[in-house]
Amino acid sequence: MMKLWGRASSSNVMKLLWLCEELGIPYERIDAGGEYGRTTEPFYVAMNPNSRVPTIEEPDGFTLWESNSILRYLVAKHAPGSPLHPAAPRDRAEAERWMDWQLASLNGPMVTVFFTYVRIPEAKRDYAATAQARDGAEALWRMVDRRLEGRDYVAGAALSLGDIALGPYLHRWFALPIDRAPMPRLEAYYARLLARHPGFARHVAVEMT
Ligand SMILES: N[C@@H](CCC(=O)N[C@@H](CS)C(=O)NCC(=O)O)C(=O)O
Repeated sequence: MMKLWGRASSSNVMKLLWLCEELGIPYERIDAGGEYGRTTEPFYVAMNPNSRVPTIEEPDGFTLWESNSILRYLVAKHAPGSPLHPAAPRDRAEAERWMDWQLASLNGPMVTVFFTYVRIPEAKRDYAATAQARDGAEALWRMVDRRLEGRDYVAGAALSLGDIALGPYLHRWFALPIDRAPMPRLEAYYARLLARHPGFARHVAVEMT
């Protein structure tokens, strides 16, 4: 069975847990990262020189790190041609664009806001930087809100890896104690993921730690 290394509280591990549930992929999850450590130990660095979670380890010894690359690999292996990662070039690009955007654009401001309210002790919080990051994140979520006009999911009518990549930050956006401008399509999208996707509700829309 595939081993999935990484603590369940990590947004990047959550993506994989959600996908595994969508596709019924069996796995054994082993805690690593954060309070569990392990990521700088030689055996882990040999699998993942980036010393981050998640990492997957297949029974034949194949290993892979970078969560969005793992998402692509798992669909290619278990459900090739699935709407999660469509075969048609333009459909695939629509889904992948949001995966890249999550890493390149949304990640920075969302990590700042999340760490301020969840991981950094109150005395050490930089609320000015956080307010700026919140503003930046809100402008980015507005893009998604507009994108969802006439669409149930970011790539179109079906769930794709684009939605799975955005999912953990979408939950955090609504769960963090911050001001949020009304965005009716984004709110409906969050409710839709909760209602239609048990893997999102079980692994992603959980208490933030
Ligand atoms: N781009 C990487 C980022 C990986 C990453 O930064 N993971 C965080 C958790 S979300 C981590 O390993 N933090 C250190 C730790 O947990 O010890 C990916 O998507 O896999």
